Amino acid sequence: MNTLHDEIRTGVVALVGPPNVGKSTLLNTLLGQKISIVSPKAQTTRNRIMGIVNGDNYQIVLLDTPGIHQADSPLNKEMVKIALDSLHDVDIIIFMIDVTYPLPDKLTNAREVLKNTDKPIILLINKIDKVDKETLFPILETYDALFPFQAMVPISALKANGCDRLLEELLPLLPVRPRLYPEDIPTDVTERFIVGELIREKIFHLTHQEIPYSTAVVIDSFREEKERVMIHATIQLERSSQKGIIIGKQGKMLARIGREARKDIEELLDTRVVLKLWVKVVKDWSRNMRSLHELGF
Ligand SMILES: Nc1nc2c(ncn2[C@@H]2O[C@H](COP(=O)(O)OP(=O)(O)OP(=O)(O)O)[C@@H](O)[C@H]2O)c(=O)[nH]1
Ligand SMILES: [Mg+2]
Repeated sequence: MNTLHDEIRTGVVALVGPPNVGKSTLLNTLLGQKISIVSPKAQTTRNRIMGIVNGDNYQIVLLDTPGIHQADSPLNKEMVKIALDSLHDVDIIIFMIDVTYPLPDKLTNAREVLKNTDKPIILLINKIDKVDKETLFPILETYDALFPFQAMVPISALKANGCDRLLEELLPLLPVRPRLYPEDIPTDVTERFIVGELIREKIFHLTHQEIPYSTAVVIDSFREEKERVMIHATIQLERSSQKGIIIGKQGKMLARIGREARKDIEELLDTRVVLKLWVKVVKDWSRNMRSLHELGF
């Protein structure tokens, strides 16, 4: 067992790429704990979320980021800015793509993002569980010819396949120095933040079209009581017509969001949780800088 002062492979790694490729899934897999929400829809992650992955001889401070995309609305522009800003002050960049949507626009996008950095870049080709080996090989060759990646690693973040290879490539590139964080701190985000995200995740899973993108969650109160935590949260929407969808017939949708979120929150906090949800309309909040600031952007 080494101490905080021992010199080991330690560094900050940005995890960037297009939306929906599996960045947050990988963060959770490497951490062995769910701190970043995941959904089958693009643009799920809106913030930079740090996961601190500790091994006996290494510490990887991994930054999950929003997907980089052509952004038009103020919220989306903020998200892309958060992702691009995370490329500064890191030791290594991991650029992740989805093997089922490999070429060519994603790569043009990648080059655009990566051309201004002198940091080592590892290309992660994710979701290899969805294709056979014959598909993978030409993709590797194409990427190899197009960009001087430090390494290219095929993985399945979902099945934790290829993670050892990733560590083999990544660790020698990290500086040797003492750990940056104590070993018992898994993340820099608060439990309160993750609770809001878990509620948002259920909305991403249970609703469609523009609803997930018009939704923000605000935690109004978070109170630890004897043997339970009492949480009040508000689901913020952009238009009053969206209220009916989130609430559902006889309140069924809201009840389901609450039920599914509470299950995950109880697992996160390892205690009984009482979750009360409210719904409120803040007109066009995703297009309004003041509302975005209020949400912490
Ligand atoms: N089959 C398969 N699916 C995966 C894998 N990794 C992630 N997924 C799925 O891909 C979808 C997107 O995953 P996320 O982790 O939310 O992707 P992301 O890159 O963080 O997305 P944004 O936050 O929107 O940028 C989810 O449905 C995941 O379950 C994988 O290795 N294999
Ligand atoms: Mg994500």
